[in-house]
Amino acid sequence: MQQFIKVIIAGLDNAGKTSILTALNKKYNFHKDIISLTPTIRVEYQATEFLKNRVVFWDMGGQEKYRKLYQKKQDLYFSGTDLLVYVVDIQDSERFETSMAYLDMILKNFKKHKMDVPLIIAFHKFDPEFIGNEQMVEQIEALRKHILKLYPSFRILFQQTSIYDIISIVQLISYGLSVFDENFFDLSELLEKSLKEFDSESLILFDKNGIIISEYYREIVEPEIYVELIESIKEHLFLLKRMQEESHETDYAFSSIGDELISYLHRIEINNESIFVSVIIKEKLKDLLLEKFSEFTLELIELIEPLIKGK
Ligand SMILES: Nc1nc2c(ncn2[C@@H]2O[C@H](COP(=O)(O)OP(=O)(O)OP(=O)(O)O)[C@@H](O)[C@H]2O)c(=O)[nH]1
Ligand SMILES: [Mg+2]
Repeated sequence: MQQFIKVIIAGLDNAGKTSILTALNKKYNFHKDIISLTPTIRVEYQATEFLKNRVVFWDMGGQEKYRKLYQKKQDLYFSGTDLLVYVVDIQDSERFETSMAYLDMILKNFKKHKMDVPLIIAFHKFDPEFIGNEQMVEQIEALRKHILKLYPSFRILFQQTSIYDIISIVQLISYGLSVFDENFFDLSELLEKSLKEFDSESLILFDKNGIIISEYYREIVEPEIYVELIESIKEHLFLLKRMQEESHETDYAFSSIGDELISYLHRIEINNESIFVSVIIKEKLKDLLLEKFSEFTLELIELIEPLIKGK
């Protein structure tokens, strides 16, 4: 049976909520669309599909007048929420308090109705230039602790995001859609086991829209490899889209990255649904990967089938 999943995306005005959804939709070449964004009027809806579930994003315009409206009609807006993505603009420290008060209003409503809604906090606008910026990192850590202390009964995940880092956006939404469902633990275990068997750098499953179903990385990735890893994951996002659109005859593609690594993308059809496996691995291990891949595929299908059965 198809399920409807209601995802609320909330946060103050200008936090970057609509940008996040736009980036997720376009995945590449989205900068132009984001520059021309205007403040959201009340709520905008966007729908997508994730493993045959219909996901509806409620992009809640964050201007004060709308926040007041949502507070007044909380039950109308917040009932039936399956996931809350709360976006904090970490470059806007002057309004942290206002932002926390808004979050509190929403969580109080969930509590009042005994709704056990998983929550993802996006520390957004963590642009690449802030990586390694101690003051910023401390500020984020303080916010994180503050939130954990206030809401011990909620399941909360934190993610640093920036529209200049498309993978962080894909991860934000992906974690939200998958991490809270028990079935995904088995998948994650299979990936962990297989990553070790292949001795690969990363192992990622995407759905046809490029949303991550599950992922696993080598525990310690060397810094030079990390950069190439991110680049090739981006490439795989392009490639899987092309495989979909051009109905490629082959279901896999190899390409080399630098002089040591290769990336491998493989499409698997399960119940008329395309799932993509992305592997980054040292070139010298390629044959070993191919030897073990079909067995991995069989185990994978077994775990994914129950997640997408129905319709
Ligand atoms: N530096 C930086 N700017 C961003 C980022 N994401 C969004 N922005 C900018 O932030 C501004 C506001 O983005 P929106 O997505 O419209 O904000 P919003 O949360 O939807 O705002 P409301 O609809 O009014 O609630 C835009 O000028 C974006 O270009 C980011 O990751 N880094
Ligand atoms: Mg908006």
